[in-house]
Amino acid sequence: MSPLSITRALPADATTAALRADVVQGLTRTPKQLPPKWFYDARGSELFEEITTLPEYYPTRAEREILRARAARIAAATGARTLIELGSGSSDKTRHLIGALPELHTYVPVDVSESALTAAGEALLAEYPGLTVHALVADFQRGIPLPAVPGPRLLAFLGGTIGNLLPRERSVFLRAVHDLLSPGDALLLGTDLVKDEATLVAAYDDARGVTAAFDKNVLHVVNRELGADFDPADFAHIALWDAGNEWIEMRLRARRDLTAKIPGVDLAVTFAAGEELRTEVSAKFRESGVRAELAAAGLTLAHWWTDGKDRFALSLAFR
Ligand code: AVJ
Repeated sequence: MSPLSITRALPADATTAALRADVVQGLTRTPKQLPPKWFYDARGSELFEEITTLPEYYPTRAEREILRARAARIAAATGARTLIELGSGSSDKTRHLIGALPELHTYVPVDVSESALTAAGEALLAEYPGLTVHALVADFQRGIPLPAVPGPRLLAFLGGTIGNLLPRERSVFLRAVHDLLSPGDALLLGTDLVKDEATLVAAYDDARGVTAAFDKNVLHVVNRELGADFDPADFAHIALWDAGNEWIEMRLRARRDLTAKIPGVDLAVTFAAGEELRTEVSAKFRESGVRAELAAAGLTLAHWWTDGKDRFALSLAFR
């Protein structure tokens, strides 16, 4: 068996069909919205990697600090022989885990981007030649066709990406995680934490404007994939803290009355000056809320670890 195998669980045209559906549904409703997954074409992924290095954007550094401090404890508590990572991206976060899991036999990175998976899988095999890598090209919200892998299994969903899901989507997702795991398997979940508004808003509206470019990139994606004629200069990047829902929202606010043609879905979309398109929700969490959401999905929170400044948390929960 080749040490690196790839399973394509997404039909080739899945992405374009899904984008078309999201654009029709999201841009013909009020208020307008698009799912954040469309940020991540090659340019969007590069912009996000740059965001993780920004002084204002603390989550990546905070999570890395916890992973470094707790990887051995995670290994001892789980004895994981398989590590499944959702939204693996460049898998750099994973190295702290893989290096600390002495029993590890198999790594299953799951991502919608085959190129990211191939690059990450080959790089990891170079570092850990004894590892077996099953890469899965899949959208974790549409189900994960897990191959037969040795247990106990540890499923990692890091970076705070669960915050992109709305509460109802989170309960569906966590229940699906429960159903995917067997008794004795574990979930390692990264969550950004509720904190002061100024710190949160700055993390999503940095002084250099990298997040603004990341936010506007969704317009470039719709222009390229669906032949639309959005002018990103017509929109202002907005980041706001919704204290009631305890989430950050990113929005693109139209600077003037405008109409965008989207021939790929036979649409012309009008924006009134000041009208906003919501492009992302990034929920922030409290320990009690995470414990309750996990319990509602049949998962028991065993460890809650935060960084030294209590900005971010890693939860280890068992099925
Ligand atoms: C990759 C989804 C965790 O929500 O903080 C970063 C994406 N958006 N800056 C986040 C993001 C704006 C990030 N996640």
